[in-house]
Amino acid sequence: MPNTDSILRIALQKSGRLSEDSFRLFKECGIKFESGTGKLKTSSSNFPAEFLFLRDDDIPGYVEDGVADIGIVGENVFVETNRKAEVTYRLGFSKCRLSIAVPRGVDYKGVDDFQGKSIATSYPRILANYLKEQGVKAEIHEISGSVEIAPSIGLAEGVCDIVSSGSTLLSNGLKEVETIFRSEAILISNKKLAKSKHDTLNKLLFRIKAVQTAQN
Ligand code: PRT
Ligand code: ZN
Repeated sequence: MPNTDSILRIALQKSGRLSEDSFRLFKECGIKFESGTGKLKTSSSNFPAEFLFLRDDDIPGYVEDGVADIGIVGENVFVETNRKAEVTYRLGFSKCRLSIAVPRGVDYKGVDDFQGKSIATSYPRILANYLKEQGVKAEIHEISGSVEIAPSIGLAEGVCDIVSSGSTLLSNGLKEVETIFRSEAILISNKKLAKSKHDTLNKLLFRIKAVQTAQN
């Protein structure tokens, strides 16, 4: 039995775009655990780790509070939630960008076009920072999903959402005009990890790096 002080509590997205690659990463590192059983918490049978399966939006807060020691989350969510944690490792998967888009027919000249207009987004913090940097005063309309529909229902002149292939924008009659943030999956850790847990984290990082080196 491992010393319980060294057991690393790892928060992963329960199901979604980060889950498959996160689960695969541990598998490739030779760390066994059961997933997909509906359980929200499980232990590894061969590594001092416990896994919590959560909504991605909750992961930064759990890591900040120390309920989880580390977590895997999209950088977009980490920055938007503004929780305090160390960015320990960039994992290179779930790459995407946060972009502003407008209806295809709009004659877009530049970000100044948004002065006095409104933009719908689920990322109000990142968007507000960007607009401030650009000196643009626009209204930010926060909505939690189906952001791409906003211009066609008259809710906003533009949208700011996650893009990967661009096909969602295209099928909603939108064109990407500004990329404001680039994201990938990151491993974050609690700022005050005990030494014993830090040692376990280092063992994990060693394996992750070895797996990634072997793949490149
Ligand atoms: O249920 P839970 O809250 O845990 O998950 P979620 O639905 O909030 O997140 P999820 O699983 O959709 O995404 C998790 C993370 O994956 C995001 O925070 C990003 O870091 C990353 N990621 C990578 C993406 C995409 N690619 C992506 N394409 N997140 C979302 N999308 C969506 C986007 O919002 C848009 O609706 O996919 C659509 C666009 O895709 P394309 O390919 O048509 O451009
Ligand atoms: Zn989410």
